[in-house]
Amino acid sequence: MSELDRIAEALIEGNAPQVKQLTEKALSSGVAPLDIVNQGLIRGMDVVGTKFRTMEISVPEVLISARAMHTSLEILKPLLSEHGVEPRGTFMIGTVKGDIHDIGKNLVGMLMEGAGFDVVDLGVDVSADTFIQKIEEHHPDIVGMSALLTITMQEMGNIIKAIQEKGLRNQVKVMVGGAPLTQEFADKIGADAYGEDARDAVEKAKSLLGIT
Ligand code: B1M
Repeated sequence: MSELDRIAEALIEGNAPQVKQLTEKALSSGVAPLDIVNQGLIRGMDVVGTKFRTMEISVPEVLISARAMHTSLEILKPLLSEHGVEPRGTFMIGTVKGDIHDIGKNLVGMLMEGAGFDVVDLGVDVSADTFIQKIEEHHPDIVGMSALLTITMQEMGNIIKAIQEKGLRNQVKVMVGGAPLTQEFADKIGADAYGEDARDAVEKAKSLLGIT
């Protein structure tokens, strides 16, 4: 079993101390931080998701695994940064109203920070009114929205409409992402970009702002 397999396994078991220890061990043996995220943590979380769907496990167990993921992300966060990068713009992100999933959102925020963006994190369950108020306050270059539920992804279209009605749409680029989304859905609701995963989100953000 590889080190990354062990991290995924410990995450599935919800063993936070072991996830932490294995993360530190993998780093000291030269495994890249982003490989730990993609091939250890996200792979483990996918298995947790499948077990949750098939009712093999329930909400508390999912939360325990989510917490274990956070202990590893805390260690990885500073390492995912490209040191000395000039601020590339402001990226605002929130999970839309009705939705409290924040692991993917946090990961996107972390990689954006790592790529040199100033990140304004609005948290979870964010209403259209709050998005608008915060756009007026922070003047971000890009507004990012995350949704993990097929019901709440519909809220993204409403938020874009509200931004339009406030006359702010030409001041910000809008990016959307989250497991149930597709490029087709992003096009349908009038988003400027769809981020398939956190790394893709960073690439799309750079390209929206003409950064190479
Ligand atoms: Co929930 N949940 N959950 N859950 N949960 C899902 C999403 C689900 C698919 C599980 C399942 O049935 N298999 C299902 C949704 C079904 C659907 O609508 N299609 C589901 C459900 C139904 C629910 C509840 C309704 C359950 C209930 O109470 N009966 C409830 C809803 C609560 C609410 O939000 N109102 C609920 C609750 C919870 C917990 C609280 C227990 C917990 C959340 C803890 C937390 O986030 N702090 C939880 C979790 C952990 C999951 C699963 C297991 C894992 C999600 C996750 O963190 N993935 C999930 C199953 C799954 O997805 N495998 C599930 C890891 C994360 C790194 O990936 O978030 O996809 P993800 O982010 C990726 C990309 O999507 C992308 O980049 C990220 C990194 O690569 N991305 C962006 C995300 N946002 C982006 C934004 C961008 C760009 C890219 O630009 C702005």
